[in-house]
Amino acid sequence: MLRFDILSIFPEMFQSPFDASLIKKALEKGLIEIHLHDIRDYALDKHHVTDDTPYGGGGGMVMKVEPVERALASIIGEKAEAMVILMTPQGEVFNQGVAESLSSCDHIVIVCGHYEGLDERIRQYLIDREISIGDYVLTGGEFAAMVLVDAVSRLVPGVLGNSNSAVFDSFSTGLLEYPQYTRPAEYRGWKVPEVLLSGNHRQIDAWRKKASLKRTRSRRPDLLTKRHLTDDEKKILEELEME
Ligand code: JCQ
Repeated sequence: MLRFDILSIFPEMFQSPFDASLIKKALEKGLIEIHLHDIRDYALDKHHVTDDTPYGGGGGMVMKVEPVERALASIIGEKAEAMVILMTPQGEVFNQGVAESLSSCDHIVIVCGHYEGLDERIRQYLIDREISIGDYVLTGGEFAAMVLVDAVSRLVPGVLGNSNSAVFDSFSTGLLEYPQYTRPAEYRGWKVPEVLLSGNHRQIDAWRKKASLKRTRSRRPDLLTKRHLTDDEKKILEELEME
């Protein structure tokens, strides 16, 4: 069981994304739990204010320490076993390896930051890990948190069926996936490659391996330089250079 707690000033943004697809099934099966928290509920003042103007002046608003600290204290309590993550473009860049490392956690708490920034003491005293989902700026960390929850949840045993197994994913094999086709064999003159209709599984495997390497070489050559290539793969790549 993996538990997520998400702290946000817009918790309602998470309702429909988590009410569909495999995440819904994982919640129903009790494989994961997702608890949403409105940071405003932890602000003590009458108007539940969660931000304030920056010391030193300048524009914009800054997320206050107190509501975030009180929310975390109520979720985590005294025992500090949770991994507390801040979604921010300044964090370490998320990838399949980071998702795998997080899938072994029992409890992940995600703080959704906002574009105008947050009091640095939140980072300094309350956050274990800062994560970015990529080099672009969002209006808030909510969509980034959804990406993280989705990518980590599908690695929890039982979330994917055997047919969708994560073992053979692009970023587990280190290569992009080969093209897939389904019926009909021809549509408006658009044909499925002959070899896939042949029933010759040795030839089909060879075609798929070559197609994976070809696609990876043209779209993501960086993946090939990072990955250990087998002699067979090196030979196929040399053949591709000739073509
Ligand atoms: C996450 N890639 C982009 C934006 C500041 C904590 O401070 C900030 C948070 C955000 C929201 O997250 C992102 C993001 N990964 O924009 C600015």
